Amino acid sequence: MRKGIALAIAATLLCALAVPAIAAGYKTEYKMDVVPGPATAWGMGAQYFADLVKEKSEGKINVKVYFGSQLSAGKQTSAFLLLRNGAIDFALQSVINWSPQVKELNLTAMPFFVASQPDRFKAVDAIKGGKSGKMLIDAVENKGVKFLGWGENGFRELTNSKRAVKTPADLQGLKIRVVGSPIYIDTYNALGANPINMNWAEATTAFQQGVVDGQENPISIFFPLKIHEYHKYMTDWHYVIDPLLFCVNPDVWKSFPEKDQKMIQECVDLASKYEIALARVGLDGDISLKYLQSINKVPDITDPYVALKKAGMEVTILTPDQIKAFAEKTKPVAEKWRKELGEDLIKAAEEDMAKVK
Ligand code: X2X
Repeated sequence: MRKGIALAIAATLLCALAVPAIAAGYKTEYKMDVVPGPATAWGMGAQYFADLVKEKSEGKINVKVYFGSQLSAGKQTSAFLLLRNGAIDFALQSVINWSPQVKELNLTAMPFFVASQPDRFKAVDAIKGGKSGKMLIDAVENKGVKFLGWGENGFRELTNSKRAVKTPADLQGLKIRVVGSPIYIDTYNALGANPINMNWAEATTAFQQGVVDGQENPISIFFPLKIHEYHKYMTDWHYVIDPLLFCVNPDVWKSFPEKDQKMIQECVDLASKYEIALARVGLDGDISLKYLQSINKVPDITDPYVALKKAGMEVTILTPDQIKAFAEKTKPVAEKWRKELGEDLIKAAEEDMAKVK
């Protein structure tokens, strides 16, 4: 009996001792979801965020980045639901992968919508910082995920192993791997290609085995992911862009005291600038390069075109007229998706982009 009481007292004391740690409310690890690997702009941006948070919280907040969609068992288009229900704490994710749940996020996947602007980077910045960007953020938050900041995967270019693609005729029948997002299937069907919906986690094996002929992704990703080993031909057409979103589960966010929230937001702001500069370096004149120099974080490759050509890729840069031929073919897709997304959002984006023309 006495032993029992002693044990109960000991247990109570232990609980009392444990309270401060629980009150501080930190998990031993916060899981962060990322699709590609650590050598990409996307992966490096997420890792930089995690490192900054660790440093500024003096080791108390430990964000661990899980690359390669590990947290969603490779299923990148299911990650939004896992973040919302708390299985994932933080994410740096692409609008494409969340567009099945948040339809507004298809905005920048409208074929040749942002790409048709005179300065494509200014145009996408105008969306991110404008009324349409706010509408995207609201759409994400209304679906139960807290937005912290923008990142960028980039304008998406085409690669394949069969032939140089210069006209829509060159694309006929090519098997192109795309993310499982309906607007991409529509776009490639309209272009006469054969779109194959596949997670990124399986894509490299599919390239190796020649199960598909091609794929589309931002140029900044090609070298780190060794696309040149599978595909000889690249077509530069910037037809769509996928911004990235730094987000957090709302309950996880609320669990942090205000001081931590402020610190985490500062880390997102720094990581966002760094990640976007990595995604754009060599593509936007010297703007991103200068920024990376100013923070002393210049990557090994500062001109992805040179790196890919050196690695043996044949790069076709389409002229504005050549791009028009592809845009013509995808007009019905753009019209269909205008209706799906609603005129309000499209008009807001057009107005945002018009301001920087
Ligand atoms: O799967 C892709 O193509 C990637 C890596 O770009 C995305 O996650 C959208």
